[in-house]
Amino acid sequence: MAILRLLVLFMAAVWQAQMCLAKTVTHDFNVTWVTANPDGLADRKVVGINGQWPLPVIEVDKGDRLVVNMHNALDRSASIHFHGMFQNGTNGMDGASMVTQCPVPPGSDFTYNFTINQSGTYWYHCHTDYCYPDGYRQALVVHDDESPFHNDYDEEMTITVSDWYHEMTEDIAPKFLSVYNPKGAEPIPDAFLFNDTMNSNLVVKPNTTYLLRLINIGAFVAQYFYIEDHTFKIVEIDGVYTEPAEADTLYIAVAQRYAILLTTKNTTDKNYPIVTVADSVLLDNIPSDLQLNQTNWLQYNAEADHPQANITVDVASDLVPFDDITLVPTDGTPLLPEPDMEIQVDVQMMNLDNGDGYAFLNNISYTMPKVPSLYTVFSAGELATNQAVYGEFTHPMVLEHNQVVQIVLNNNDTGSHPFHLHGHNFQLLDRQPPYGPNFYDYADGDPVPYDPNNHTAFPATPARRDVFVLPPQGYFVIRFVADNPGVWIFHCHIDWHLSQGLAMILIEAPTQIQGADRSNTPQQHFDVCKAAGIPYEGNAAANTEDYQDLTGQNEQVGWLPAGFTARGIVALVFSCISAVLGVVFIVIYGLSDIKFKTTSNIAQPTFETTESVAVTTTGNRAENYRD
Ligand SMILES: *[C@@H]1O[C@H](CO)[C@@H](O)[C@H](O)[C@H]1NC(C)=O
Ligand SMILES: *[C@@H]1O[C@H](CO)[C@@H](O)[C@H](O)[C@H]1NC(C)=O
Ligand SMILES: *[C@@H]1O[C@H](CO)[C@@H](O)[C@H](O)[C@H]1NC(C)=O
Ligand SMILES: *[C@@H]1O[C@H](CO)[C@@H](O)[C@H](O)[C@H]1NC(C)=O
Ligand SMILES: *[C@@H]1O[C@H](CO)[C@@H](O)[C@H](O)[C@H]1NC(C)=O
Ligand SMILES: *[C@@H]1O[C@H](CO)[C@@H](O)[C@H](O)[C@H]1NC(C)=O
Ligand SMILES: *[C@@H]1O[C@H](CO)[C@@H](O)[C@H](O)[C@H]1NC(C)=O
Ligand SMILES: *[C@@H]1O[C@H](CO)[C@@H](O)[C@H](O)[C@H]1NC(C)=O
Ligand SMILES: *[C@@H]1O[C@H](CO)[C@@H](O)[C@H](O)[C@H]1NC(C)=O
Ligand SMILES: *[C@@H]1O[C@H](CO)[C@@H](O)[C@H](O)[C@H]1NC(C)=O
Ligand SMILES: *[C@@H]1O[C@H](CO)[C@@H](O)[C@H](O)[C@H]1NC(C)=O
Ligand SMILES: *[C@@H]1O[C@H](CO)[C@@H](O)[C@H](O)[C@H]1NC(C)=O
Ligand SMILES: [Cu+2]
Repeated sequence: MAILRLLVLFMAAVWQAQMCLAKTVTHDFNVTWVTANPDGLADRKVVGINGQWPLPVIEVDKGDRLVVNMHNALDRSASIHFHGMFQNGTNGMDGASMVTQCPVPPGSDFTYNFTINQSGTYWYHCHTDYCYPDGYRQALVVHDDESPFHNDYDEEMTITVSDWYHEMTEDIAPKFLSVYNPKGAEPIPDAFLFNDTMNSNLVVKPNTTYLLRLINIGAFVAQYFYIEDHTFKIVEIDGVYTEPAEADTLYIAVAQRYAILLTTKNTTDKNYPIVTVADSVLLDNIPSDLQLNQTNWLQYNAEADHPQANITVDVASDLVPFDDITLVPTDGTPLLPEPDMEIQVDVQMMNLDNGDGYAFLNNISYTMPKVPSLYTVFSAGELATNQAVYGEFTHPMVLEHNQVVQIVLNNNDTGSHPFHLHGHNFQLLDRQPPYGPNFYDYADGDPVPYDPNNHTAFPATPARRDVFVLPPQGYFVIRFVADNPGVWIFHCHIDWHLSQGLAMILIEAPTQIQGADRSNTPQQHFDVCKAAGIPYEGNAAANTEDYQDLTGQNEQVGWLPAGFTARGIVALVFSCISAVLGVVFIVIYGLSDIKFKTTSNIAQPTFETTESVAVTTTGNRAENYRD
């Protein structure tokens, strides 16, 4: 009896210990518009949470359950993606609108609820249309007492960097996706923020080691990062611990994260510029008043000078960032075996029949289905394994459980693209050209596709991360195991490119999704669809009778008649503008008051002008998409 009592007590203690270890962290997010002015240049409306912006940093410990009760008090739909979270068994909590849930309409509530079996540096952001550039993004940190470098630092800090627009995305978007922007020139940011502010100080103590988490929560522009006269050690990328690697400069593409160990100097007589430099190669034009580089300070001494950075380098050629492909995960996971399944897709930017610039993976520009793809899995029964039910224009690929999957991504575009896969991190096998002085080597001339018979040796213990940069006209090769049933979107994380269709979906182990993921999807998720007027059963065309009949599915815009190019459209548009206005201008993007009417023949467009149009000039718009 005594033994039994002891056993019961012991079990209770274990249970209690577990409860203590794995707690539930609950956030109530009342999402409303607030006003902010982080760059000191313009007040603007931003997405606030509980009346605040910058948004709250979410902090949890490994093993915790995170519950976020979102109330959408905006005048537009929203959702939250917890970037980098595997959502293993909780695919319905991934937050990608029309992939794993319905966009949450104004006035509705949605509870995200999942456990976190990962650690490191993440972030959360809205994943509905273009909602995160309006400020709906922030860091998510998963602390871990058992990290390999836990005893190697004294304090930790989290810093975000991002691009910043003064206009609302709802005003930017129609000008971006427009016949007047046939080359798809991305909107140029107005500023670059450092932890949602500028000219700030990171107050440090001497002779102290900091774990500094860096996250690019921007919508478009990658940033270089360095600290004058300091080096540091990279110990984590995108939630994957790495063998410490000494570095002085990082290139942080949107959505990427680095955690670094920074040991401060023993002296406190000086403050040092922390320099962030926007990658201007991504920008089609650089307005003269756009400040590309920023100085913030590692402040050892509030009384001492705060010198501006002395930037004497040419960014594209002289700033040589650490090449992430050379990092080695501390868990030692070896190169995965030869793939069971290979997905080879080419990135391309082209125009469709309405004259707008679109983005394609193998000729498909991702177009939202009528039913969120996860809900098609739930309702399709045995047909869920049939790729066709997800529609042609979601670009679906069905993966079998535990297959080794290889993605070969070739870039037929002259811009670079940071690609992200939901639900996984992946091994980085190859990328050409590599980061460094040769990164733009393929940008001129013909694209160089991956050649399986002639490639560099794959690393024995490849780096893993969840966002990897595809070089201009080059390629990358990645591998992962399909051990996470779910519908996962693979997309360029430049939000403008996602809106142009640079995405596809992987339906991983659909039969398994119908188990745990279905039962972890509460009724509230379907209620949100009802409130939004979006069907939540049926194939991509919302057909619940015949899943193989895709009649009525959403389709991408039709192809341009053969022979039309972006250049042709530019010429056409400009000659028409000059006819109408009697003046010739060059366009950045946006002639919002002109309507371009295409009837059956694109060669004879008509224009309606409602008022005279002010048109601005760009610097040098290349013949190709610069991206
Ligand atoms: C959300 O915030 C708005 C504005 O402060 C307030 O009117 C509303 O009552 C709040 N809603 C909830 C559910 O807290
Ligand atoms: C979160 O999910 C767990 C497991 O399904 C459930 O027990 C709990 O009630 C949920 N919490 C909320 C706030 O929905
Ligand atoms: C939790 O993560 C570990 C490895 O980090 C993995 O082995 C395990 O399967 C995961 N469990 C779940 C439920 O995701
Ligand atoms: C960065 O901003 C967040 C949110 O405002 C804040 O919690 C955090 O402390 C800031 N980081 C530093 C190093 O000041
Ligand atoms: C720096 O700190 C280490 C221990 O953290 C100590 O041994 C050393 O004396 C310190 N050096 C200076 C110059 O303060
Ligand atoms: C600080 O001083 C310690 C010895 O006191 C030395 O080991 C360390 O390298 C010094 N750190 C720096 C950054 O100079
Ligand atoms: C840094 O910014 C200043 C001011 O905008 C500019 O003059 C300088 O060329 C910039 N340097 C680099 C490397 O971009
Ligand atoms: C800036 O850097 C250059 C090259 O490193 C150097 O020659 C120059 O003296 C520096 N200027 C200042 C003000 O530190
Ligand atoms: C990409 O370019 C290669 C030639 O470099 C070509 O073979 C391939 O068809 C192109 N891809 C697409 C989708 O057009
Ligand atoms: C893409 O579509 C174009 C036009 O229909 C066609 O000429 C080309 O072969 C297609 N390329 C691929 C890779 O499917
Ligand atoms: C293999 O690739 C290298 C590097 O791109 C190239 O220089 C070489 O010509 C290729 N060899 C063959 C046989 O294609
Ligand atoms: C998901 O959980 C299963 C166990 O339930 C595990 O085998 C698998 O490795 C996990 N996948 C990921 C990506 O964590
Ligand atoms: Cu892109």
